[in-house]
Amino acid sequence: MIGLTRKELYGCRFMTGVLILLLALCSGTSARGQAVPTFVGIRTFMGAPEVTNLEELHADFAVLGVPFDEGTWGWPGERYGPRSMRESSQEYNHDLTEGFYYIDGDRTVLKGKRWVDVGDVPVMPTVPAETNQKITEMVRKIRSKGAFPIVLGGDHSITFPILRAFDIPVTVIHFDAHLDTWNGARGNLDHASWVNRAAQLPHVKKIVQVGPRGLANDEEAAGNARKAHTIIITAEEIHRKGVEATLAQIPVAENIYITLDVDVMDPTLAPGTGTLEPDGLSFAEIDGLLRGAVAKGRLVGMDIVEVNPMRDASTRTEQTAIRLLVDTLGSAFK
Ligand SMILES: [Mn+2]
Repeated sequence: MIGLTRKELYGCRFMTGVLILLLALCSGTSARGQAVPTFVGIRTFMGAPEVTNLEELHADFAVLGVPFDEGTWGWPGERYGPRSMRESSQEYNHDLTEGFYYIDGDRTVLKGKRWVDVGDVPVMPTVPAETNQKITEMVRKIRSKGAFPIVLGGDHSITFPILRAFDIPVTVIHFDAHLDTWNGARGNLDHASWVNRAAQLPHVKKIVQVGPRGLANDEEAAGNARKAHTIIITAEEIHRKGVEATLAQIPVAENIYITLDVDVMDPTLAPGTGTLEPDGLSFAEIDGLLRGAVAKGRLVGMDIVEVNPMRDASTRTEQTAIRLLVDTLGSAFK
């Protein structure tokens, strides 16, 4: 402080005081479930900052919407999935770098993680190949910037162009009531056949299919899954054996990609989807399986698909899906 006048010295002390106060305020913040009313503001996922230019992407998690449902053989409406999940996610709108607090265990996860919402893939209606190309390009770009892609669908056909964007060996853990190894579309990519194509990608090393059940799968689909050497764990098996025994059947892998079709859950829990099948997983089952699955390797990407807001005015499908996402990421990245 040599050479400073008394006035300058006070000025320095004052600025230091302000700085300390600011630091105290920052460090004093704690994880919150919600910081603003749900009915105000422009919608991004959980209020994450929006990044429109992927060249300027600096984040841990990048949320990408794919409002696309031209791959469905059932009810349309999955194109509204990303928009509706953004809307429902306002329940957890807060400064996401503060993390998420759980009353159970008095713990906070994902503290310091930077989330961004990169908006939606440009969709070209009636030209699905073009939309699919954009999906691959955007996921590839997100990964090249070191961010973890969280993709909100959209029907399940979008998982193929997402996986195509990866250049590392991955094990795909596929939660679904359906095997999605059907051949009905005769060569087209659709939401019931994408696994056939994913299995042919050289970097897809293994596919684990969790939750197929009931009358939702035919012999042809089962035969195709066997040909692709997928590991199949049915919902009925999960009900009988429980979560821990099921997790023991999932092999350890270097990199894990999770695709969550919300129809893996029981229709009472997730009615907002195109193809309902009774006797699905309970919340405790799917939550326990997701949180346990990420202990099998490094999670490198995740999608949530087949959310159809047109079939669920209650929005509980979206709310449940968002909770599962946070639980999964919290277990994978602490
Ligand atoms: Mn599916």
